[in-house]
Amino acid sequence: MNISCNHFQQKGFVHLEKSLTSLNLSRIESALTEISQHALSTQTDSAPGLVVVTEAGNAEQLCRIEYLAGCSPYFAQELVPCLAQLIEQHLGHPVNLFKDKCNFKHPGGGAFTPHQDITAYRHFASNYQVTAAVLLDAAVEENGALEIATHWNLTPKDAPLVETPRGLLPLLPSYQGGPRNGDIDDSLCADMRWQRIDAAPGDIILFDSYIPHRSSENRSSSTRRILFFTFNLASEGDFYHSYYRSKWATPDNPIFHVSTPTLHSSRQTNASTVPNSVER
Ligand SMILES: O=C(O)CCC(=O)C(=O)O
Repeated sequence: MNISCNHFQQKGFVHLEKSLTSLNLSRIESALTEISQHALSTQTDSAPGLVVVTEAGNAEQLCRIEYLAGCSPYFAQELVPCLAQLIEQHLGHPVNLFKDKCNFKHPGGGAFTPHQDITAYRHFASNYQVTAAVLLDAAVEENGALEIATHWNLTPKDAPLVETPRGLLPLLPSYQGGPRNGDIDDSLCADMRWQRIDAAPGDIILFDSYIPHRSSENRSSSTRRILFFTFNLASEGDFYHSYYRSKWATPDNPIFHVSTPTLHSSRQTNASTVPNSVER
């Protein structure tokens, strides 16, 4: 096993620089432009497509678009198989695409509070996912690069443990519902040690769905874009279409808004923010 595979197996994340990924960035950029230009104009209620989500505080400001592989043959037939192969090399198991998105963090765009992605994905019959974050713009401290928790003191004794290809991993206690839906309990975050991953266009960061992560708001004057392609274990099934059918049907369901700077139904109803152990 090479160094990057070892790093992923042990830590649950790895940063692969552009020289190792050989991505065709200009082709990716043109596919993204095509999606943005055409998908919205061809969309109808009976054949929904691109998912468009705006920022909580500003309905004019785009936060993310989703269903990229569903809208682009290039993403579906070329980029996704290439990312699946990269993940399979690191994980040692075949994977299927679970969901995908492009986060546009515009100047002043909101922070992502500390969370584990599994909190959002556990509503589907899948226990383990790996995301390939494909950098389209440089990500640094000023524009809200991804930060990963590398150490924390103690996982609470009653945190459920889930069997995964990387061994038993904990579901950390998080807030459920309310404006802080999905955020890891503050008392646990207080002693987390964070590693910021500064990255360049064309780099890929692989991280699994149990890695606590966060990012700060974009304090620069330009937009920071990252594509996120999330894969589940192929042995657990193929969820991409059922995931998006659920999302199209109930777009403001809080399960689709974990620790994001977007608006969802439980923000509006002011539900409880008492932290709970995550229920499965
Ligand atoms: O785009 C970012 O800065 C972070 C995204 C993130 O944490 C997520 O989508 O789970």
